[in-house]
Amino acid sequence: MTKLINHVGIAVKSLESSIPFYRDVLGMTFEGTEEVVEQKVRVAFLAVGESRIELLEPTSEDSPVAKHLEKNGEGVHHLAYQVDDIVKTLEKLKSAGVRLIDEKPRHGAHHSLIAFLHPKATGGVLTEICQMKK
Ligand code: CMX
Repeated sequence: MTKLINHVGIAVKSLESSIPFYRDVLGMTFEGTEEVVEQKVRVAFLAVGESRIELLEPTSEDSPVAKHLEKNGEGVHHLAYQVDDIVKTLEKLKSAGVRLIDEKPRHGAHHSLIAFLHPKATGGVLTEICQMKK
């Protein structure tokens, strides 16, 4: 079902202040920034092999990332697993009784389809599943 860790989401106050550490100090490949309006975030992707670090900056005070920053400060926010068929995966998770935040896929960065599982159902780790554009 899960193919690879597509990305690790890290909540940051400012993309501009955070990107240089990952790009210039850790030497990751910077792939650009994008606004994900539906999720109220601006994101930056930095490649690590086949996976990525996704830096997340809130674009409004009611963004889930703004709430996370207020409560916990900057740091790891979520793990995203890539799947081939997000609709089938959601059906399987639902029938297994897993608490979902999104019952239907939403639009994520890079024209991906994404859905979140509730951290209370995943041992405290906010978990995203994503299907990449074919
Ligand atoms: N990791 C682990 N636990 C988390 C969490 C996170 N990132 N965010 C919240 N929680 C926990 C809280 O600590 C809280 O636990 P307790 O009840 O033990 O205190 C519980 O989940 C509920 O949190 P809350 O603050 O009461 O509720 P929120 O209104 O903040 O909602 C959540 C939490 C997870 C439902 C919400 O943040 C959400 O829907 N997230 C998914 C969407 C998202 O994060 N989008 C941004 C990324 C977009 C992208 O990648 O493109």
